[in-house]
Amino acid sequence: MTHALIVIDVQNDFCPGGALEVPQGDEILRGINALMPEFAAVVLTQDWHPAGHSSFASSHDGNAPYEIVTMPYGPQVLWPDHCIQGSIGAQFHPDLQTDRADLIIRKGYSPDIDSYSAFFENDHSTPTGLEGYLRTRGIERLTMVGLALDFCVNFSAVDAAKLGFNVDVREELCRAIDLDGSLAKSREGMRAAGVTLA
Ligand code: VGL
Ligand code: ZN
Repeated sequence: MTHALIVIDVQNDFCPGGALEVPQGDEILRGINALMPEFAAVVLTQDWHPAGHSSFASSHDGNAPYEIVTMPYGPQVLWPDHCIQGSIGAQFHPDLQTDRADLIIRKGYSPDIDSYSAFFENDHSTPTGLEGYLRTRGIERLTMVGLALDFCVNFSAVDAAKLGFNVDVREELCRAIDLDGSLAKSREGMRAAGVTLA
């Protein structure tokens, strides 16, 4: 079974000092780099928002970061401005080994909808194209690592499992935001979807 490593959003803005820092987000870099040679394919994802994106609190009058609003596609956490297309914050952490990547897939580029998952936007139906890429390469098994465990890793892993991929998440190579119990909830959701937490 062809096995791919999917590295989720290891970008400056999600690391210490970034606009939406995930505590200890930079501690996973060496371990992720070390894992890459073990896989037949390596895919990196990159959160990639236009300025003024609808997931930014600054785009909503009277809302602060981390508040939840209702969007046409469902509830949406509002974030500080982060991973703006072309910015330093959107670049991969300089210590991430990017040369081994076969594919870099960007997400969150549609102005009116967020995309936590590497497979679908937050409406759970608009595809990014990653499923087709993996299937046409004969990849059936995925190991996921990166940031943040309770948001983009979680949504990507659950979607992948629902699509029929065999998915494991290496938790020691992830770090979480943990907003109001989101970490515990994401672990439950991943397990329920058939994701292996290793
Ligand atoms: C993420 C919040 C907003 C993530 C991306 O990579 O987990 N979280 N955008
Ligand atoms: Zn984002």
